[in-house]
Amino acid sequence: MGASIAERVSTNEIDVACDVVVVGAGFGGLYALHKMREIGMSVRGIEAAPDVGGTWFWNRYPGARCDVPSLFYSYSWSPELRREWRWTNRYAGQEEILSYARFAADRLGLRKLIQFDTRVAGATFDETSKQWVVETDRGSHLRARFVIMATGGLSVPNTPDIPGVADFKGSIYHTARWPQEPIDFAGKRVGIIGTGSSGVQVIPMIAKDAKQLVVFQRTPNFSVPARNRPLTDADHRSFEEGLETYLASLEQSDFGRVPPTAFTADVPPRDVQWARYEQLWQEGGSGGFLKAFPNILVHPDVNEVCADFVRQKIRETVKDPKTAAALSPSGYPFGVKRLCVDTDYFDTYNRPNVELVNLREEPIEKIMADAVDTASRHFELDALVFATGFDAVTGALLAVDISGRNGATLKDAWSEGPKTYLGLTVAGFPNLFTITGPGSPSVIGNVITNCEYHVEWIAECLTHMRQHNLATIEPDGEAQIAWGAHVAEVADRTLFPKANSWYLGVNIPGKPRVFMPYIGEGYRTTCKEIVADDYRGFVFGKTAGHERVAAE
Ligand code: NA7
Repeated sequence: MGASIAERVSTNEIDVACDVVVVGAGFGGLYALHKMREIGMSVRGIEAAPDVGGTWFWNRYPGARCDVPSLFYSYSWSPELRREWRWTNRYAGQEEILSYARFAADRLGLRKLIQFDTRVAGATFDETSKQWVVETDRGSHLRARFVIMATGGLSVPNTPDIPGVADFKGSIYHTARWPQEPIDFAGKRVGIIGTGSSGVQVIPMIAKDAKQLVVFQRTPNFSVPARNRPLTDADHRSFEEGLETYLASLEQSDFGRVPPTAFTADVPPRDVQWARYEQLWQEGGSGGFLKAFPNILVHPDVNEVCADFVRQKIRETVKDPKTAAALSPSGYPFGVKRLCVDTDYFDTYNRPNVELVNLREEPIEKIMADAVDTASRHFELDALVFATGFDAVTGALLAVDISGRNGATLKDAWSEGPKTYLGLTVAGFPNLFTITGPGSPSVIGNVITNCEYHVEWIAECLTHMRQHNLATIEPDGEAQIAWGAHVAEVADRTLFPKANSWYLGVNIPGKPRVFMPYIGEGYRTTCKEIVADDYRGFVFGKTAGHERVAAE
């Protein structure tokens, strides 16, 4: 296989031919490049940004920080990288994470495999050759047997079409497309729209500099303190001591949000819960809260106590009762919209230069050259920040014009919501893989280790195909339907569908309401069992004659 389509440059239609094209050079794409090369594939990476890092390249707004502890938000597969890199903070900031991605790319010698500043515009499966033709926005074409879409779950910014936005003459920023040079907000009147994770992180930072900060909030969010701090030698030692257990736990997988015990666990007494939440509040971070009790994301009574607890913390922190009430989430469960993790977020509203505008009471009516008008007030502004999130999970996949068998497009195949097998493959789109695709844990838990597992699964699959002289792999339609039903059924047994979150796609007008991540336990175990059962649910095409045969 490696030799069959050697890297070469031809004169006319195809500029590059290789075994595998990897789209995206974030953590998933970088590891895919490394792993494909390791198993003897010729591989090319295409990346829209001028550098590696993916979402961590673009999301460089002040305060951008990961909510997974940095010692874990790292490649788990490489002892070398681990030895040579030392995280400085409990939760790493964007700059440090981007430096880590750059370090990994350099240390592994991956940059030479990547074409930067280039966006993949389309990918078409050629039935005759059983190869993909990938087209870039520079007009170049690549031919490859396999395409790995490592395009990220949070990479296509959502900018709502608010009337008059094009008329605004001041500076406009989006947290997910922040400029590379620092922005000076000193002396400026700044408006910000959005109070999700990005807003919650950037608001305290802008508030420190701006003359005035007006926060336009549609939905108040649950947020818990990060309590970020520098890591000590003792922290590093303790991580090393627990490393074997951690790596073994990854192998056994099972980082789903909802353990099987969730459905049978008792409702703990209110005071027991309250004490636990207080302890977690002091410790900081979101992970503990989401696992505080097995049924916290399943049982409304347990969940409501936690919601009450956070609301009380908001009331204790925010001095103005009206502002505290407007900041207090209600009407949807705790933790089922992505739980925010903050540094001084609620306290920021005690600053005299910060004002909260509750869009539920006074919606934005229009944006003008130098102001935002709500239903009842006029706010003159010099700068406007959109912290309005992403077209998550499917956005970047559907931004590429992908055509599979018989010219069928991915857009059509997913017109009623994404359909995949294991979040890795799509029926009718042979040899196309989606790293952290919809129907896999994707954006739930630790995205780096989620990416790693998909890359390793693909590497094993391609090795299997080479050993058995198989040309194509794609899921069987029935298996895909069954997997989609299982993903939905798991979600429906929880409180997750009870909030309007980007997990369901509802933040994007017209996007089908489908719960996209897989939140059950045992994802890796299931994937391994399917492989062990001769790739149950997959259909392979043999090399000779390219006829399609079911996996034996
Ligand atoms: P999120 O979590 O999607 O937050 C976006 C915010 O923008 C949220 O508060 C939205 O309110 C608000 N929004 C979106 N559109 C509008 C309009 N039209 N008017 C007013 N407000 C609006 O994105 P983030 O970037 O903060 O975080 C995304 C993920 O990145 C995060 O979960 C981490 O995993 C990292 P809404 O709640 O929809 O009412």
